[in-house]
Amino acid sequence: MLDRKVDRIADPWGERTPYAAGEPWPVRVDGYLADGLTDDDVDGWFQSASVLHSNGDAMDVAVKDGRIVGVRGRAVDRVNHGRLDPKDLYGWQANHSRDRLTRPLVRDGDRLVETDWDTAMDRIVARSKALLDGPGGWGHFGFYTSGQLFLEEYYTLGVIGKAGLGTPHMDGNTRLCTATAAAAMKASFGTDGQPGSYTDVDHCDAIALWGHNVAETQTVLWMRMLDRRRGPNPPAMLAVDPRSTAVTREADVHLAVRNGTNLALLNGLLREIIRRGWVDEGYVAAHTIGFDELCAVVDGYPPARVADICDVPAADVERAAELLGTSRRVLSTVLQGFYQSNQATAASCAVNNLHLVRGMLGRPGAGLYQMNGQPTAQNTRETGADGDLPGLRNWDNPEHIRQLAELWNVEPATIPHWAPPTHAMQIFRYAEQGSIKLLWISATNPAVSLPDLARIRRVLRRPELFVVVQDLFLTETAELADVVLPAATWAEKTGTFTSVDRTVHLSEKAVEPPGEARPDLDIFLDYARRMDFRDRDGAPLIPWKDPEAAFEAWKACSAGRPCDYTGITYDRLRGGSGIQWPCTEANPGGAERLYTDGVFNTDPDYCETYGHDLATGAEFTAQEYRARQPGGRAFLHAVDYQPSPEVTSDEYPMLLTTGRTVYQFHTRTKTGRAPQLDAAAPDAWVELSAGDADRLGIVEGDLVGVASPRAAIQARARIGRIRPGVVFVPFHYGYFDVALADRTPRAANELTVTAWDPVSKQPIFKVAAVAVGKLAGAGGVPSPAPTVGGSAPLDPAVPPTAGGPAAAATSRTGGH
Ligand SMILES: Nc1nc2c(c(=O)[nH]1)N[C@H]1C(S)=C(S)[C@@H](COP(=O)(O)OP(=O)(O)OC[C@H]3O[C@@H](n4cnc5c(=O)[nH]c(N)nc54)[C@H](O)[C@@H]3O)O[C@H]1N2
Ligand SMILES: Nc1nc2c(c(=O)[nH]1)N[C@H]1C(S)=C(S)[C@@H](COP(=O)(O)OP(=O)(O)OC[C@H]3O[C@@H](n4cnc5c(=O)[nH]c(N)nc54)[C@H](O)[C@@H]3O)O[C@H]1N2
Ligand SMILES: [Mo]
Repeated sequence: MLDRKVDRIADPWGERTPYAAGEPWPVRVDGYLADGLTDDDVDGWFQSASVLHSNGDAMDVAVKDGRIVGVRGRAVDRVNHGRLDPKDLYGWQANHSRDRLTRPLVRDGDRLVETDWDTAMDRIVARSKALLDGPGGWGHFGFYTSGQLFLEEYYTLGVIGKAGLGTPHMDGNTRLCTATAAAAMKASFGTDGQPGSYTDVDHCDAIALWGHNVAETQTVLWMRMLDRRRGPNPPAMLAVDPRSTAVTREADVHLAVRNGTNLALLNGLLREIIRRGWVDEGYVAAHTIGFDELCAVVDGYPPARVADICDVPAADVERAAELLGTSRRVLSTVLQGFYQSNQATAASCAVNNLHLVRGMLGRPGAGLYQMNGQPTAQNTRETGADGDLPGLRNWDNPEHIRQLAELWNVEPATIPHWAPPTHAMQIFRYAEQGSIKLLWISATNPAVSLPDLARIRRVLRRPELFVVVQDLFLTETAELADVVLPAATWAEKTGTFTSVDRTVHLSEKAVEPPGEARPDLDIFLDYARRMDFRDRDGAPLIPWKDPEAAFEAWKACSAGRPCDYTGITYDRLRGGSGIQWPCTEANPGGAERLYTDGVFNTDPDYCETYGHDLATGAEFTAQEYRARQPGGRAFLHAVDYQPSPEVTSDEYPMLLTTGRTVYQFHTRTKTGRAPQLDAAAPDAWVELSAGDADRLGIVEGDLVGVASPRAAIQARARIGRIRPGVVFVPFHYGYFDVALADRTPRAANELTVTAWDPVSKQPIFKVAAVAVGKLAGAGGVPSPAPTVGGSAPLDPAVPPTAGGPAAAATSRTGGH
């Protein structure tokens, strides 16, 4: 066994443990304990998994004197084999931040004042009852939740909304995150549910990363990919991203497409694969429908046309097609470069097409991850706390509604199902127009994360709108609320959640929450009790009182559906590895891969949607769907490329794209309060290519203004290797910051456009038109952008990002 000290700020990925195809990924146990403590100082370890991305990295939380003092990866877990990401190593410190909310707050004029729970809940319940009993009833309620609560919490919230109040206006921030993953899997395979398994990395001979900066956003998954790349018979790698990132620099083929053109590229790649005879004809004939239509559409995308639309060399398009067409086991991962870009669902379905025509599904190495982003986004979708129904049921299928009505013992008519559930962008529209009068926001910070922030602030400030915010901190959003509820969080409450590859983990309560903060589950249950929601027989609608009982109730809801949890118990999740769904008593080990037999969930009685026209978003009826007789075959979707809703002009000549850095999570409420992470990327920046910077007279560190048709922001320039004509701004930085009294606009979302994909309704955060200009000189000081990852500077004189002794983490290899 070898113990090393590693500065995981300077080196987010740690040392390599190379391995060959088909071998198990070696164990490496990462850990970090504060204040020079050692394992001997720890009073107890509590099992959990990461909540700062969707990878599901399993860890134990170290507790001493009732406080968290560190974390350690779990070697036995199938997901991470002991490894942890920098955010997970250092991010837990936010739990003990002195500015945690410890008491409820209620609005008193233009101030928020502390109060007790009864007063705060009474205000919400009084408003709820008045609205529910008045004209318009349930139509006035909107719920905007998260991808960061636990399964039990979402399921409870879902039942409150659907069977208690009967409102269709409930969605998660998963709409901004992985709505397209769900939409693309439903459209191609019939239901949500990742076909692949992380072990596909161990077997593949090519990896294609579609708009996914996995090195910074699923750091441990990237370690696995890198370890294969450094071992014998490494997989080939293709990356599609307009920026230069650690991923694109590692890739054998990098297509730095113009943002907003993914579908043209995919159509071109599919055309090459079909023309050059790389199609698995047997698989296509047996397991898909729509091949002829697909051929007809993609035929219009020869390499020269793709090169023109995407602005990449035609020869590189051909090289990419060859890499995909000649590998025997291709693994694809798709994320925000597709989901938040133009034609999101159609482009993501085109990746599904690629796997279908090559027969690259359901066997080791031939994997597909329509990725998640947030740790528990999968559960928001499964439990119906977003715009879906619980158990991946179809809102338009009366039998599915009947099943839920039976389960909850309510009238089917109570459960909203006359139209699809309302998506988040529409919920905010209704709040803006005044039909939604109570908006309950849990575990999300829309005043930083939604597009066009001036508008969002305007909506949340409307005096007619009663806003409830349930959070750990007084965020930009909480500041605008009428009632603020202090929540307990990860490690202060118990619950389960599910990672990208369907692995379910249990997260145990390790410490007490601060002050009067309460678990979100308790808050929702308290609301249900005070509202006195009843079933058909007059019994309480929600009989469960704790997480484990909520989990058991959810299991009954999941039975017989693709996400079947009936074989999982809290006890089975303790001690060993997480377990993949579907997991039944007959199959207690869970399922490594879906669709191993080529039979998809497209049966009309089983599927989650009757589908859409992917170009327009128009919905198909049950009749139209049945007429296609899918019979367990997957759908190949063929859609023509269309330009983004906002394109460049003389006034706004550059394309904006936005995204992440490895050190920060979202709006930084946690990572901004962890000293090592905060210091590594303390403020916003603007990434520019050298050519654009020269033309605009900008050098590294200059203060620049970025203006879109909506607003303008200021930040320091990082001159890097991004595609010319494109600027990148990280979306992490709101105007409210623990250490920042200055409220000069710096949030990327001041700039972004209110526009969304017609099918998934996911906002387009990755394409907007902007103008960039210099405001002030740098005086030789570089921008605050990290030198690691996508923001690496061209100028070698910029001092490298490092964490120093405060970031000394441990890394143990060679053990078992
Ligand atoms: N460190 C860190 N990790 C995280 C998170 C975090 O905030 N910080 N958040 C988690 C969550 S919720 C999510 S959703 C994931 C997101 O994970 P990713 O999707 O990997 O992250 P992003 O940086 O949003 O976008 C990825 C890449 O898309 C590229 N891109 C932009 N426009 C286009 C385009 O039109 N086409 C293509 N092909 N690419 C484009 C960007 O240049 C960027 O490098 O990360 C998760 N992990
Ligand atoms: N321009 C641009 N905008 C984007 C994106 C982009 O790439 N570009 N990405 C989008 C994506 S993918 C995402 S996922 C969203 C993320 O956007 P948000 O969801 O707004 O981001 P977070 O900062 O994670 O907000 C989560 C909030 O929940 C609180 N919280 C954490 N744990 C708990 C808990 O246990 N209980 C309660 N009650 N509260 C808790 C945190 O303090 C925080 O305020 O942003 C989206 N916005
Ligand atoms: Mo996300």
